[in-house]
Amino acid sequence: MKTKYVLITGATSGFGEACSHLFAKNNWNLILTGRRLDRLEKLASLLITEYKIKVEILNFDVREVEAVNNSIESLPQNVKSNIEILINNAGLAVGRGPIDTGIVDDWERMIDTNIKGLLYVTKAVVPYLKQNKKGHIFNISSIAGKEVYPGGNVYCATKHAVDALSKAMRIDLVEHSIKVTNIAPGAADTEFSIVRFKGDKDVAESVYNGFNPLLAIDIAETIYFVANRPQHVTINDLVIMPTAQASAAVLWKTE
Ligand code: NDP
Ligand code: 8X3
Repeated sequence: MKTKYVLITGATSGFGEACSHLFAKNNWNLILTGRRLDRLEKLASLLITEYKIKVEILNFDVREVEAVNNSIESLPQNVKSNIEILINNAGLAVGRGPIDTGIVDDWERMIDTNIKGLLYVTKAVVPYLKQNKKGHIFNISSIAGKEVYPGGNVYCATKHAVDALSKAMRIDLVEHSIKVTNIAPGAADTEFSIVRFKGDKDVAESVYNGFNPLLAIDIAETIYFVANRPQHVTINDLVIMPTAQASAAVLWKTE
């Protein structure tokens, strides 16, 4: 049984949930976070039963700095001091359209979650990685952090910020032997589009209709592979695309 923990933000769905299953299957203990407590409880119970690992649940909104700090601090000392991997995954797009018709509340939700939330969690966790003189941070950016596409403006800006923060963290943390990996996926079939289009399932499904997207497990397997390189090897940055997507705005659809 491993003593080390991986902390995954946004474990209630999509990439975060897939990472939870894969790390648990490989005997990692987990700290699972998200806003939907019912999902966290169900997932934790399933993984504890299936894999006999230890699981901590932290129910907070990454946009609330005090909740982030209090939640991380509330973990038992032996859990905090054994965090080896942080997966900064919680994030979202809200809306898609020209800048002049953008909704300010949508912009704020994206900026507060994707940039500020990632910063709050990182600041709360890094002291424990530093104590161990090693650790690994994964920041989930996007192809939207490498390119800009029509109607993607603010979401793309937040993911460009994540890309920049990955580079900056790598510089700041190199002396502590902490690895930082930026993960930039293309279109993946998760709850992402349902959230982006505010529950409109028809529009969300039309994103993937006639198109063969990435699945959450594809990203989880990539993260797991990167996390298991020898200590002297860091994979800094990965762009992972569906074969049917040539760039952010070029999706090959058969219908
Ligand atoms: P999902 O919507 O399936 O999952 C998003 C997760 O983020 C959920 O677990 C959600 O949990 C959590 N989350 C969202 N807002 C908050 C918040 N304020 N506080 C705490 N947790 C939050 O989408 P994905 O799995 O696709 O997305 C994961 C990451 O991958 C995001 O950063 C996204 O931008 C990025 N990404 C997605 C791509 C895609 O095509 N799917 C491609 C490239 C990058 P809860 O609601 O319970 O809080
Ligand atoms: C999600 C992928 O291309 O819809 O980050 O922005 S995309």
